[in-house]
Amino acid sequence: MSGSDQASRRQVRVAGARDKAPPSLQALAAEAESLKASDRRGFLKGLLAIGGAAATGQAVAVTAAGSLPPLVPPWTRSLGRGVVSKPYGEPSAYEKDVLRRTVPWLTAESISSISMTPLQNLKGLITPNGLVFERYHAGVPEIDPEQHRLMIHGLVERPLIFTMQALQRFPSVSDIKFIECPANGGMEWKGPQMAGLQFTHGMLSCCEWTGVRLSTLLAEVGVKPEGKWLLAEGADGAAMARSIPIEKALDDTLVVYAQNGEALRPEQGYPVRLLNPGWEGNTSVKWLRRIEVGNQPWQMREETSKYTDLMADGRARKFTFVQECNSVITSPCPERPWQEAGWYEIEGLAWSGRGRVKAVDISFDGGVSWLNAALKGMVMSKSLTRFGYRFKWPGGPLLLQSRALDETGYVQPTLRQLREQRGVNSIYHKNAIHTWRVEADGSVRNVQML
Ligand SMILES: Nc1nc2c(c(=O)[nH]1)N[C@H]1C(S)=C(S)[C@@H](COP(=O)(O)O)O[C@H]1N2
Ligand SMILES: [Mo]
Repeated sequence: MSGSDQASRRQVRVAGARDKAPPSLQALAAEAESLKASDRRGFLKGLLAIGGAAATGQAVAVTAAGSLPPLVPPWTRSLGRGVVSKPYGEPSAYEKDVLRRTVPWLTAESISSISMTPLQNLKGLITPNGLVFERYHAGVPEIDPEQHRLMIHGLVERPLIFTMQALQRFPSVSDIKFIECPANGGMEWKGPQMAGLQFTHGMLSCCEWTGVRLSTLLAEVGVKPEGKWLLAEGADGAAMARSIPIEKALDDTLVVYAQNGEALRPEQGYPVRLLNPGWEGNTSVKWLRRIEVGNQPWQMREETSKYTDLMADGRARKFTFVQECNSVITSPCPERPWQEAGWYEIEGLAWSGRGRVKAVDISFDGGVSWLNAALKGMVMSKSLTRFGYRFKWPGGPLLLQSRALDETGYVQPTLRQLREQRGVNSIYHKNAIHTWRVEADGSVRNVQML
């Protein structure tokens, strides 16, 4: 970073900021000057250049608005809203564009459709409950928890029916896990089609889920030795059902009733859903009402017709449960372009259905050369992981890519590698390295590279 200091200093001078800036800015500038060649230095100077521009070029607008330093804004000179004026809180009115969005042409009906999470707006790892992508096959049922039960039967010693209160008497566990619909990115097998990150990768969320281990409930009913598969069925109009091997059920499957500290949202399966960490979202059956223990898979519609992968030779793969390692750059992205040349932090998300993300590489030249990104914050198994890379954009076009590696040694494939294995007739499980083209003006386009 030290080589950039010269350039930053020039930038500040060109902007003419330091001479005309108010005293507080000059003090900041002196402070920045005293931070000898530290990493923060370049960033601070970048900020000064922006502040300086505002204090000079845009001075008229600042005075007219009457709210920017050094003036005291109107809301500091008056009183605000009192407590419980909104008993259930909501985001600032200025965040009104941070919304789930759908692609209207994707499905004929909104009751069997999908909305996407605005990944471009999110920070950290947790998806706020109101922004978790929604996917359902027959709309959201309104379920009274008093009227809802979970039945576990089949090849068990003691078939049982659990009330929602009974479920909450078992020891609870809370785990941060991602859920990804395997159709995420599925519109792009043949070419780039979607305009932004929300639509290329937004069938993805990460919450802290709270519930009971399925293994705890299975111990309660006593699975017979012949019991090798489970059928999990939802109470929605689709009665959506999936077969789950007993090994997964005994490993880390949860029966969850809460997300991010509060009861599940109706969209997410209120009052209770299954959660199969790291597996295709479709197996995390919502509005869970029945688990049957059997000795083989049931071959349901969602595992024979849908959620299978049509290969190049015309045959279809079935039961491809795991969401393989994947990653995407979330800033910049088409919805979050860059402005002028200078310092930015490239950020993104990586995840693997097999465990922890081990490393993420960044490429600026479409995969010719790679640099190590930093993993930021918590790195947890089958959770989203955030990565960052501090970068001084010189201006000019880039082909930005990220490539994730998980703890099992699996490396996110190129699109060419994925197509060689899978052809282009699939919908699901497209986890290829993604490319954003940064244009000379800082705008970002969704492109594809093989
Ligand atoms: N009962 C039921 N469970 C369901 C579905 C459904 O339509 N009905 N959709 C599945 C699909 S395809 C996905 S990707 C996930 C999405 O979970 P979310 O809506 O909480 O994001 O739920 C799954 N569970
Ligand atoms: Mo899905």
